[in-house]
Amino acid sequence: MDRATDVDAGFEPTPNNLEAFFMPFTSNRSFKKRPRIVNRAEGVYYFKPDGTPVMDASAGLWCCNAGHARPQIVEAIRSQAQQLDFAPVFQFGHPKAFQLASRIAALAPGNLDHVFFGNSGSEAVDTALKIALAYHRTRGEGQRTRLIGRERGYHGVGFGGISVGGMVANRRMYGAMLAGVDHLPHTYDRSKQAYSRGEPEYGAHFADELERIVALHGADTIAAVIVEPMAGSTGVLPPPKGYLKRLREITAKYGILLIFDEVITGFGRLGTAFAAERFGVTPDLITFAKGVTSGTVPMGGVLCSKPIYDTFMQGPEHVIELFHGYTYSAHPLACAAGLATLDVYRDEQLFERAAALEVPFADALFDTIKGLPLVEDIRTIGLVGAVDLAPMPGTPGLRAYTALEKAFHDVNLMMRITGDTIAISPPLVITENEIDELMGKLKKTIELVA
Ligand code: PXG
Repeated sequence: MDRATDVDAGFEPTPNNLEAFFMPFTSNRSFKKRPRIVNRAEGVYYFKPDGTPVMDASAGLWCCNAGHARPQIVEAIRSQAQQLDFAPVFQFGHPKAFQLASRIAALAPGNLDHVFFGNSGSEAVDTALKIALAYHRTRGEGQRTRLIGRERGYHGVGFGGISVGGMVANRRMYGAMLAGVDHLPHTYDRSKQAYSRGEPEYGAHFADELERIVALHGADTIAAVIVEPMAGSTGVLPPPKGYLKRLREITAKYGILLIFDEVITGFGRLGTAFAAERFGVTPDLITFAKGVTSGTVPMGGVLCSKPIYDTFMQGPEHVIELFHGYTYSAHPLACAAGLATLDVYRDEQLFERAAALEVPFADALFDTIKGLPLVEDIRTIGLVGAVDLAPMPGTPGLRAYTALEKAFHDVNLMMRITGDTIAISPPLVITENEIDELMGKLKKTIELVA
């Protein structure tokens, strides 16, 4: 259609009708009136089809931690496609699946020694919930079927994930979801936590609500508690000091499994391989995705403790121990990308780099943005920042959506929003100069919508 030329100018002469693509988590009609298209990326920049650089303030969707177009990763994917395009991992195997599992397990804390692969964070979450249920059943505690999530939690979009998730718009349309789910309260109280850096001092007691839920349902009906160590999608809520430790104590006391959803926090975002390490709390299961391949090839998975894995490894040896898996579990291209990505993280010490940048990043965000009109709160932790904007009266979300549009078209900045919150999570390779550039662009964006 006619828009072809706008969208792909100088790139591809193919007719391009924007209508066919039913875009995910997108205001389709608004987007298709004024598309925001990029067709190339390198380092911390995307490029519009006309060549204009757009700063990537969100590492894609929190995934491109190593930055874009890293030659080592590109080459690994290219040569893997040639050598082994696909191989089943149901009853067969290929070397890189085992290598990558070992590498990921080596990065994980404690006895999280085993890795189950899927293709996304949503699949990882469903897998973790199913492993939790099957684990209890295998141990003879099949009555432990209840799953506990948290308000404002995001665990992807599968029925398991939206059931334990706590973002209302993601749940409202989809019927009854999983039965037997309850939710902890979220941990944000602006009146006590505004403008905190890192873990807020206030709020460890929110974990004690788990005691109330246990008293209500009975511990022996509860299979698992799932939380993001830092709630990302809901607008960046770092855990209050001591909160995760308390959750660990209570779950351990009652034999309830603790699942950390590290789809965003895994692979360096908070300055350690996993947030579990940063917070000194080891859960029973960790979900990961995104950063494992730096977003280059879809992959997700679950780290699983040795006792859980061992529980499944009994009975006759010809019998399948876990009736679960995906055609593309441990896909060779994803494994090759994952191995190359982990090499880049190690060789360039990107997790340590994120840790070192935490203070300069927070300083830059607070110094540049605090006090601007509309700004109601700022939160930072690791290489993540959030800015709450005052909503437009009567139209929640429109302020931040306007900011997202203006940022892209007028300021050449790509950022994520949720509600009226802007979330910033640049690739871990960002330099201090680029952080300054990012903050300048963010300031300009906020001034444009004020
Ligand atoms: N768990 C968590 C904690 C996530 O953040 C998922 C699961 C689902 O992953 P998949 O791969 O199925 O999308 C996520 C995904 C945003 C944003 O802007 C966040 C996510 C995805 C897209 C956008 O906050 N998180």
